[in-house]
Parts: sequence; structure tokens; C-alpha cells
Amino acid sequence: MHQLGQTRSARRADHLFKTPDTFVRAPLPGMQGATAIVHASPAIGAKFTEYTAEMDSGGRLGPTAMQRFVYVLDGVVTANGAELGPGRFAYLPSGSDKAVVAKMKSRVEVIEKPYLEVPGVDAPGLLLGDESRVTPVALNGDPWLEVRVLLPDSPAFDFAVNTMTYQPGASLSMVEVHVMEHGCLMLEGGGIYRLGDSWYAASAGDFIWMAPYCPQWFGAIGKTPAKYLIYKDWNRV
Ligand code: UGY
Ligand code: MN
Repeated sequence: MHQLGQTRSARRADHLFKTPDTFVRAPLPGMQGATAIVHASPAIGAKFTEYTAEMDSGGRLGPTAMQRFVYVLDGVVTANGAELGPGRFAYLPSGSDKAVVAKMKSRVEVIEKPYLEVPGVDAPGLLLGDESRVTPVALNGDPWLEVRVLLPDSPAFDFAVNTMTYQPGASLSMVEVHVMEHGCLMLEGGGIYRLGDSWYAASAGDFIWMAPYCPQWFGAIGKTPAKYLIYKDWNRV
């Protein structure tokens, strides 16, 4: 349908709200049989890069010198030879240059970031995981809002990636304002996202970048849970 210039996408100084109708696809260096929708990058002021890679069977991500986190949205990929289906993820340390190859048509969420060293702390090694095997934590004791922390709670990691699942009607208990920035991919359901002084209707497929100190709040609406995958810089201020 002709949109006549309308979209829910918006860019403000402290956030980017991006809906699938505005996604632009382009290959990244070294990608084969794959294309990227770059959601957040240093071009907008982020200290990390996040993109959705759409991969054909046999397609592969290009090399990177940075640490890389891969979360499978659809299909099956191999990371360093291990098979990962939907909900499975891999942390690949800087410089390891481990191959990520699609075994079938697949979509993966990729986060890349230069590693920030801390004296006396060893950098993390390769890690594979499965979101369905992560024990959920009730945020602030609210059983309607479950957080699954995908990476180990260790100062070795300079970022965190979590999923947050809101039962219909659940919401953050406060408007958060914090030094960490976020990349946030809506995976399921929807609701209202407050970002700065704007309120957005958010639903599965949307992406949000929140700059440090961007006021933020989410409330789930609908008859099914809302869920998102959220990145934040962590352990390093
Ligand atoms: O981890 C977080 O800061 C998270 N509660 N933020 C958010 O959902 N916008
Ligand atoms: Mn937050």
C-alpha cells in the first residue's frame, strides 16, 4: 500500500525508533550470500554496532576484529562449527574470527563492539548458549516481567544481552534514565515505548536505539506477551 510518506519510524537526538517499512538492506564487507539491516552503529553515536543479517543457505558473515554476539531469530547457523537454531546464541571473542555460516535461509541478530579491557581481568572466551535454558528472573520481584540474562555475570564481559518478556499489561515499574545505552529488537507482541518525551506504538520487528540517559519506559498491550532482545554496555563506566 502507498504510505504517502507516513511511517512510525522516528529519529531524535537521544533515540532512534525504526520500523520494518523503513529498513534498508546492504552487504557488509566480507559477507557472502547475506545482507545486513544496520540498526545502530557509531554513525548515530552508538559505541556498538547491531544489525540483522539475512542469510541464504550457505551464506556467511564477514570477518571482524571486534567481539561479536550472534542470536538466531530464524533458521539454523553454525558458529565455530556448532549448530544454532532459533533462540540459541554465540559470543565470539575479539580477533577469534570464527565463521558464522547459514545451514538454511536464516536471520540472525548480530552485535559487535570493540572490547574494553580492565587491568587484571582476562577477556572472555567463546561461549554458546540457549535462551530456553536460561532461568528467568522476575524484574524487581514482578513475576509478570521476566528477564533472561544471556551472558555470564562476570566483569570480563563489557556488555550484556538480555531478553525481557512482559505478560499482557505488565510494564517497567519506573521510567529508567541511565548511563548505559541500549539496542532493542522487539521479538514478539507489542505495547507502548516511551523514549525521551515521545510515546511510540511498538511491535515485533521494530528496533530501538536508546542513547545514554534517554528516559525510557515500556508497557505491554495485547493478549499475548511482549518480548524484546536488549543490549547494554555493562561493567565498564
Ligand atoms: O536493563 C535495562 O536497563 C532495561 N530494563 N531497560 C529497558 O527495558 N528499556
Ligand atoms: Mn534500560
